[in-house]
Amino acid sequence: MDIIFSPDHALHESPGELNSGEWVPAFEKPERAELILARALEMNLGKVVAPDSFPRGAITRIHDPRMVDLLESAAAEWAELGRPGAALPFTFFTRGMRRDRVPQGLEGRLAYFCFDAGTPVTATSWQAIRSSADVALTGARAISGGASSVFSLCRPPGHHAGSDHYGGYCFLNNAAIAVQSLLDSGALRVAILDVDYHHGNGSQQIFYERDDVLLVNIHATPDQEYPYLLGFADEPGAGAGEGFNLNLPLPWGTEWPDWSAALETGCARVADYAPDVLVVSLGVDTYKHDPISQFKLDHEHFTRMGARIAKLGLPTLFVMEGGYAVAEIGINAVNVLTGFEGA
Ligand code: OKP
Ligand code: ZN
Repeated sequence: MDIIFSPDHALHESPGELNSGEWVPAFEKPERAELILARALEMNLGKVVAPDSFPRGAITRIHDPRMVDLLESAAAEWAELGRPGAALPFTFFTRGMRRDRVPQGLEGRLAYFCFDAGTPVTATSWQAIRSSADVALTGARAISGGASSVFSLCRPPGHHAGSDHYGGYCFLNNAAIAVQSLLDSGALRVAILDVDYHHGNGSQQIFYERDDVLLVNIHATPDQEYPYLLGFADEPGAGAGEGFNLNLPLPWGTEWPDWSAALETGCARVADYAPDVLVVSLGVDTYKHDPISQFKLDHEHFTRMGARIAKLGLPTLFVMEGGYAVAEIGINAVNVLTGFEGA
């Protein structure tokens, strides 16, 4: 399968992050994408294709234009205020606060649109953020044009970004933007299977009231794990979307037997929905040695994951999300793809 990739991803590099109360090197780093690409080439997965540039309108089909504006200008505004480093909020929403007006100042807009302290906007981040969305959109265009499978090697990732909030290393929801473009190009129903260790809260919020997108999420239970405040089993969708959101939360320590049972449940739901296209939010932070995660999958399980997904027999767009065991990220991510192709 073709690999959509842009070297522009490297323009986003977090200066570091808070982890367990300490300032540490960022887990989400450029090396991740480079090592996945190197492994894909080593395994002859396919040819590397540069992304096309898509109009901003493809992004604002999903995201509030005010948030997109903020992502584009935050770093320059931050510098103008004489602040060092990257643009980061200091405060966040909680119960009882105003949601109906966006504050004027930069700090206020960051507080309004950003939901965590781990998602800094640096001077060159925007170009990487935009190119990551272009990588997803280019993959979607190939699928609409008849390709049976494509790998959009997105970085930064996207599944924590909602229509009007960003966080969790994610700025724009690349998978959701791709899904919308597939629908706009003629697909009637699209399913998202999110296998990242963390719940894809952004994707859930975006599609929660829609029945043209089924979202299946397999992830660590929010009782124990980030993003904590969404992703429980009792979130079936609402309104027209009721029955089109399936959360399959699992406890810390989950190993392949329980994880693959959830995959079976999720795949059965996808098959029942009979979508025109499947989009896989591909995180490999379920790996047993991931530094910020608590599941126990091993290399071979990623191959089996890909083979099970292939059995659905659907045109499939893989969109890269998380995975932080950097030395082995290439093996794990590409195992899913070769498992898919070998099935
Ligand atoms: C993004 B994706 C470490 C705590 C974790 C955010 C995790 C975001 C994961 N400082 N913070 O779903 O892989
Ligand atoms: Zn994750």
